[in-house]
Amino acid sequence: MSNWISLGQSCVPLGGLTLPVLLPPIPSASRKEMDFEAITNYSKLHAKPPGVFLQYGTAGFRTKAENLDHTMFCMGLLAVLRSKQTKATIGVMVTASHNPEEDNGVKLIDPLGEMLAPTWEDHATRLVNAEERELQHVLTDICKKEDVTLQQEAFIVIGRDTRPSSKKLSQSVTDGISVLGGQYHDYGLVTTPQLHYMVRCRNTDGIYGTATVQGYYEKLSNAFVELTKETNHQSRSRTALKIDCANGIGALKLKEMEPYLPKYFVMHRYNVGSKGKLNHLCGADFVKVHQKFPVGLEMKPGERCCSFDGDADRIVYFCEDAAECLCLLDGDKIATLISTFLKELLDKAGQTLTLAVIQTAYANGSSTRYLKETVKVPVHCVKTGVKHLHHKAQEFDIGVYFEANGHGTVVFSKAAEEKIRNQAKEEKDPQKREAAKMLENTIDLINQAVGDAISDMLVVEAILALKDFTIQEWDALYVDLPNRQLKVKVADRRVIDTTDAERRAVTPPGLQERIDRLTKQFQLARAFVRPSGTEDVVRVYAEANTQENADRLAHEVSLAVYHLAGGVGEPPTTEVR
Ligand code: G16
Repeated sequence: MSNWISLGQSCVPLGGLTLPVLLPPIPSASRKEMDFEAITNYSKLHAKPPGVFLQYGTAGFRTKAENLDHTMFCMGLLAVLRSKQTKATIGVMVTASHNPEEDNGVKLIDPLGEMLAPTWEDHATRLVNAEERELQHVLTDICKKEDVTLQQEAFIVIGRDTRPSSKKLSQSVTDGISVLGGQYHDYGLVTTPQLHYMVRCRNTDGIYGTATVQGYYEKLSNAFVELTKETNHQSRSRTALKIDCANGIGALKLKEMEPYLPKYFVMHRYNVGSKGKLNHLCGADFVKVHQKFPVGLEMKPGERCCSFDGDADRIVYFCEDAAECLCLLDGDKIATLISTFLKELLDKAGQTLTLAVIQTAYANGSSTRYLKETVKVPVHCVKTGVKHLHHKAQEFDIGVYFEANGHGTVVFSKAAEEKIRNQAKEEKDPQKREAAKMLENTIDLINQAVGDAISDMLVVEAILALKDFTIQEWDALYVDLPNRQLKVKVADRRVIDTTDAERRAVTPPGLQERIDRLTKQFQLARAFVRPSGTEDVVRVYAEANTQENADRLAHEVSLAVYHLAGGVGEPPTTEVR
């Protein structure tokens, strides 16, 4: 690893925790072996809450912030071991993304900015749930199983969202890092995708970009300017974009980025955190799940709007239609726009690269049909969680992956990227060269490490400008099937096990048969249930030919979950909104 940064203000041996009087400073030179006495002593300061079991879920650990101090400390320890094993910088992001403000969470970021490898997720779960007396054994066992060389240096980058609890929790992470002799750089307040970007930059010797927020803004804004330079700046798709920032970190980062963007890119930010709670009645998850406008955003029919979530890794677009109803352009519509654009450019450039779209069970049936039958791209369905989509997307030269909730990006294989960059330089045919250059700029505009609301927004805005598309024209590409998402509280959501990319429930017995019977009663209907990996609920999804039918089916399926999977509290009511 050649990109160690020097120890500066933000890279100190101990992460700002007020040191207890009785404990000696954390030893900084414990690289050869683990200092179990120090680990035990510091672990006591970050005591495990009794009776709490946590699982590394869809995107790391998530629960009430008050129960996470110990988890953060353990993730600091684990990040050091992962860094030593991979000989690379590892990221630790403190965020609970779309969850309510009182929750928090943490996830580790692997060397190329991707989600943590599944075997390490298991280590994380084991470590966090180990009692103090078991810590030594679990840490030693992980080192043995993963062949961790303790002499190896470890370097970690940390970031956090704007939740009131995030700062203190990130200090618990730094304590874990320091007690194992790791070094770190704390980026402070960043979006989750910005931290993923930093990790990738650092582990590619800066080839991917410069590992600073300025480097991020410059890379994206330069690519955006290049990609849109031939467009008509007065065009109807160039009206101001209204952005609901979910009262989260996106508000701060968009403000920082504004000076880097061209003057013709006009954005108005709403729900910037000055009043209102994070993700409360606003943000991408609220708009998508409730199919409602966010509060705090003034809009007129036809205006182009979008919502970020709390850590700016998801985005959905929307506008108000002539009947003053919400017209939602979710992750499926974004995937359709991007894959159509890429396919057209590949055709123009004469490139024969494989292109596929990856979705989950939540993808609207209409989007899948449109992609297969009209865009004519292969579509694959995988389990929820960007880690699953990302992994599948890497099987193709170009993999476009989006969850319907607005979380997604595009990944290009190394070979595809090289081909495109070479063609942009060497192609003799001017039209093909132009198409290759546009593909090259698109590559630079996309955050390939992970779904990124800011980057995705710029990609969408560039495509709309290039096609001179209004949001209504984009929306008209296909009509979504009416759908509904609900949550059901059960005593233990692990009683639900699924198969076939979560489209069928294997347990509890009888549940899938009940869902099948219910689905048959409606036209164009589909429904599934799955345990959430970020909230303590079971999620229910239903779609059908009308909104009324989708709502009825979702409600009936919720009741089936409640009765067959150990529902707690009152049974779900028919009030779905
Ligand atoms: C995270 C994951 C997404 C997933 C979402 C909901 O998003 O990164 O891939 O779709 O959780 O997951 P679940 O239905 O299992 O709760 P975010 O934006 O909260 O990080």
